[in-house]
This record gives sequence, structure tokens and C-alpha cells, in this order.
Amino acid sequence: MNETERYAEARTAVAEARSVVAFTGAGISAESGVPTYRSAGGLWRNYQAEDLATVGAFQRDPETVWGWYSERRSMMGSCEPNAGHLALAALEERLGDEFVLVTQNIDALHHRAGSRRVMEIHGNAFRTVCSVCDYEVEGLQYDTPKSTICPSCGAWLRPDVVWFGEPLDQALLNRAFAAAAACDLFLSIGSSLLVQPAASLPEVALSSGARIIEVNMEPTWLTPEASWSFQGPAGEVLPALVG
Ligand code: BV8
Repeated sequence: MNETERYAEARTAVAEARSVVAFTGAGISAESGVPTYRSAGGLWRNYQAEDLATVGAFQRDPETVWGWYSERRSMMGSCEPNAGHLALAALEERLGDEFVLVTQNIDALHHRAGSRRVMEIHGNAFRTVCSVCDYEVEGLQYDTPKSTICPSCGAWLRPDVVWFGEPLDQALLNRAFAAAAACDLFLSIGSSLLVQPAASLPEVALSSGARIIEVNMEPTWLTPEASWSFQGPAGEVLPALVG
């Protein structure tokens, strides 16, 4: 089957799907200028990055961790959603309640593209919460708050993201797994599928009989299982699939 036929087939699968889950990773934001984690030039390439996204690093050196997130907040805040984000917002517009977007990304670009049915399972870099009590700073912060001490209990404030070794929000994760188990089409977009438990979502969809469309720049463990796999930039492939 040639490329044109593969796209036509996958486009029909999107158009005829009863229920769609779109699962995104850092790759969907790459064309917006947000560095990925593990592909060439990614954030984790520099060992320091993966060491900073942990509770231990924050407890040892909160200023350095705050410095890293402030840098990333202003970088991500200056990026714009790309055609890939916009294509998923259009798909949500068309499918309504039969569409859900599960993202590992913390850059809020799906919201800024107009997506509303979004599960941010690794949190949101622009939300600031207390590291101890349930105090939350109102709204989104695009730089370090004036004071990083909780006005309610005096502990350190932190970015509302899930660090390595921290559990994800269980209720949110359960909803994401339920959606993956119930959908008939699962889109895996811009993820190396290495981080757990998020990377188990495509497995749940697969074992529940969903068809899989993968859009990524390099093969992953899911590629051989996908009904259609497109190796190319999400900002080009997604608009061609969503139509
Ligand atoms: C948990 C937020 C349990 C922070 C992130 C040892 C100790 C502790 C835990 C573990 C351990 N060993 C394993 C684990 C589990 C660990 C894990 O999975 N580690 C991996 C590295 C092996 N997971 C955890 O720790 C999780 N928590 O397990 O808790 C627990 C339970 C109860 C009680 C206590 C504990 C928490 C994981 C969440 C970590 N936080 N981010 C921050 O970002 O600052 S993870 C981080 O990776 C991001 O969220 C990112 O989204 C995510 C996944 O990466 P990807 O999105 O896939 O990005 P990547 O760069 O890898 O890939 C991008 C892809 O895009 C590439 O394939 C590329 O080809 C492609 N691409 C590039 N450009 C484009 C493109 N595709 C399309 N178009 C393009 N233009």
C-alpha cells in the first residue's frame, strides 16, 4: 500500500471512529520549540535535567529546581501551539464527549490550542502548589512566584508537576485507563513510550481491541502493534489525518 493509500485509510478510521483517545508526549510540542526529553537535543540528554525532576532534588536544593522550572516556564510560555495541537482541538470539536486527550506534557499548549477535554497526567508547569498542604496559588504563573514559601503553612511552594518517584493522581489515571479501555481508536503522538505508568495506556487500548495510530519521529515498542504508524512531524501528519 502506498503512502497516499495509508493516509486515506487512517483518515477514514479517524472519521468513522466512535470513541477516540489521543495520547500525547513531548514530541507534539517539539515544532512549537519546546525541547523533548529523550530525542536528540532533548532535556534529559543532560543528566542534570532528570536529576532535577525528583522530590529528592527539590528537598536538597529547592532554589536550583525552582530556577530550572522558571527557565522552562518562560520558554514554554513564549511558545505557541502548532498545527498538531490545533488538529486535536478540531477533532475534539467534532467528537465532543467521544473524544479525550491524555497528555504527559506539562506545557499547557493543548489548552492554549483550544482543547478542553484534557487530562494532564504529569501536571502543569504553570500551576504552583504547596509541597506540604493543599494550598494552591490562584491561576497560572509564567515565572517564579514572588515568594516561594506557602502563606498557609510556611513550607516550600513547588510547580504542580509529577516528579520521578512520585505517584500520579490516581483518580485521573483511572479515568485515563478507563478511556483507553473503552475507545475504538487510540492515537499515540510524539511519545517514546518509556515513562510508566503513562506508557501502559496504549497497551490497555490495544488489549481492549482498539485500533492504534502512532505518529512519532522514530519507532517505539508500539510501532509493530499499530494499525497505522506515521514517522513524521505531528504538525504535518495530524492535520492530514484529521482533515
Ligand atoms: C511512579 C514531569 C510510583 C516533570 C515527567 C525508579 C525509581 C522510581 C520510579 C521509577 C524507577 N524506575 C522506573 C520508574 C518509574 C518512572 C519511570 O517510568 N521512569 C522511566 C524513565 C523508566 N516513573 C515514575 O517515576 C512515575 N511515578 O512510577 O511512581 C509510585 C507509586 C506510588 C508511590 C510512590 C511512587 C512518574 C513519572 C512522571 C515523571 N515526570 N514529567 C517534568 O517534565 O519536569 S516525565 C517526562 O517524560 C514528561 O512528562 C514527558 O512527557 C514524559 C514522557 O516522555 P515523552 O513525552 O515520551 O518524551 P520523549 O522526549 O521521551 O519522547 C518524545 C518523542 O517525540 C520521541 O520519540 C521523538 O521521536 C518524538 N518526536 C520528536 N519530535 C517530534 C516527535 N514526534 C512527532 N512530531 C515531532 N515533531
